[in-house]
Amino acid sequence: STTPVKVAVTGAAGQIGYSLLFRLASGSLLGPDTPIQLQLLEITPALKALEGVVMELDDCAFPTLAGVEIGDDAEKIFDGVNLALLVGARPRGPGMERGDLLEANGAIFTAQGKALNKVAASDVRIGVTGNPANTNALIAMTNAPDIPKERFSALTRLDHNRAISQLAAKTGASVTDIKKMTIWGNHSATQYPDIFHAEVGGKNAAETVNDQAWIENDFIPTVAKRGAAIIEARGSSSAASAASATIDAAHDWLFGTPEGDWASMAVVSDGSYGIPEGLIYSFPVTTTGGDWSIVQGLEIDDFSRARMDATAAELIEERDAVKELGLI
Ligand code: NAX
Repeated sequence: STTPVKVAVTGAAGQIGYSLLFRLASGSLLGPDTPIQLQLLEITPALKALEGVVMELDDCAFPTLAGVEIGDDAEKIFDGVNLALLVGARPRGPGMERGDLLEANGAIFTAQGKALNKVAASDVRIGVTGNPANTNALIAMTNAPDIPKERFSALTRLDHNRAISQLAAKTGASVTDIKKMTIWGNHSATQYPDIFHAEVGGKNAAETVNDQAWIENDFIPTVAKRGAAIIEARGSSSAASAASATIDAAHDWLFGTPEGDWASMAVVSDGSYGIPEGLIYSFPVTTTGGDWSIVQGLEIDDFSRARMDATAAELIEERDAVKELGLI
């Protein structure tokens, strides 16, 4: 039998965790032939609830689930992990300013970055879902100096999937006909979902849609504000779709993007497309053998340039704020 792949999930007793753990345990990420060992991190008061979730995992009798370890000590839970999905984060509470939010999350992601640096497996990949995801990833990355920077990414795959779904609905195509979607920038309302390089059934998506007003006034805001629309409708934030996107992102990272397509991942900028080096910014990427590379050579018109720069400006502000707080 194969050695289990060790996958850490933080915030495992939360909403996203309740969907993510069952997908991971049932083989959605690694397939039916690779056993998975789940390493689940929570804060102390949530451990009892997490025990209940583990009872349910047991009760599924998943053939691929090799074992589960839970705890509140990052150095124990991250020991030897090959993949760390950092989902747990501090939500914005009533009366909390943005600085308070960055500080509270800074404490979490500095500690987790240091713990990963110390005990994770040498092949570790780290995906950050917890918000503010890009900046949390930047904090963890900066606090893990021995882990290559390329091993960190923040989740914009949910935005990417939302954009595919909206474009499919608009064009009447199936989601599988849509390729080369791109989310640029921050996982926030400033993100730029770009269909100028996307394809529908092999044809340019923007030309197929041929409706600039729809792109500007409908498509972009619908994708960028989808999280708020879900909260409005459901009474709580996206959970199952966020878990599904977390799996899609990790799957493509580990096993490669399909030929003729790419994915959106927020990764450390190397200066491509004029995005300041070192920012965790969402780019179109192809992946192979567990490594990503930014798709090069896309033509960027003025419309796209302005939006790519606006979301970069927000990330620069967030970076400067956490620098000021001494977190990076
Ligand atoms: P929940 O509040 O349901 O769960 C978060 C869990 O994290 C809680 O159980 C909490 O105890 C735990 N936690 C807090 N601090 C921790 C720490 N230091 N170590 C370990 N666990 C810790 O939130 P949920 O709905 O599951 O969302 C989790 C995060 O995902 C939030 O930050 C949310 O904003 C973010 N999201 C990100 C998305 C993305 O596309 N990047 C979309 C969905 C979601 O909004």
